[in-house]
Amino acid sequence: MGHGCVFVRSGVILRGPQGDPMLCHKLAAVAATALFSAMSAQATFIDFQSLEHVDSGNVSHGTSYSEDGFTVALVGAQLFDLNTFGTLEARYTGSTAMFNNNADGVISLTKIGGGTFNLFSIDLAELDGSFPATVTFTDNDGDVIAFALDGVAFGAQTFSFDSRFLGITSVSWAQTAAFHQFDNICIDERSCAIASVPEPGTLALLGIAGLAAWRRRNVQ
Ligand SMILES: [Ca+2]
Ligand SMILES: [Ca+2]
Ligand SMILES: [Ca+2]
Repeated sequence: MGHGCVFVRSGVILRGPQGDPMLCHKLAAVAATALFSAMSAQATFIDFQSLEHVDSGNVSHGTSYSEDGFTVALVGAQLFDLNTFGTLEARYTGSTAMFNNNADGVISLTKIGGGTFNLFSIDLAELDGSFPATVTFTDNDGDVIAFALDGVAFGAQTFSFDSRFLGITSVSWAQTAAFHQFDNICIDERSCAIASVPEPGTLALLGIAGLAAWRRRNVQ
């Protein structure tokens, strides 16, 4: 690469100065290290993508679903199951999301085998139409937080939990009207969204940070 270089690593683009292949090599290493640091932080991102079905149906997945060491489950006996809409269903959010198919049914999120975890965010979307659901989450020590959807069907919004939801052992919430779908549960590391769904803005910053770190080391 005699005319400078461009590295693309999962959305990170670093440009080295003209005709400096060694610098390019170092920049690539910096980018890889930065990405590795972000991804190795034990982030958990429950995105339900393993359940995706390309149809216009509404599929049942039983009373519990496990992904990445965590379980989402119905609490107590409920008539219907946890469901997902197919990608061609009118209420599909654009990404496979789950919902409790029981009015007023309660759902819990726990770690398989028990133990504490940090709950950072969840995506919520309308279920039946443009009805602005409010979803209230309660953790194991009684902390409560309510998230109000914008009522614009069926676009998902990301809602962030506060510090009271760090070090919890469970969280539960009910499928009260207006109903909702949930997706992208971000656990243990705020950076988990980066590991699973690259966000161009965030990754660009990561690249800039890596470049700055490289420059600091080489100025000395
Ligand atoms: Ca999803
Ligand atoms: Ca919405
Ligand atoms: Ca708490």
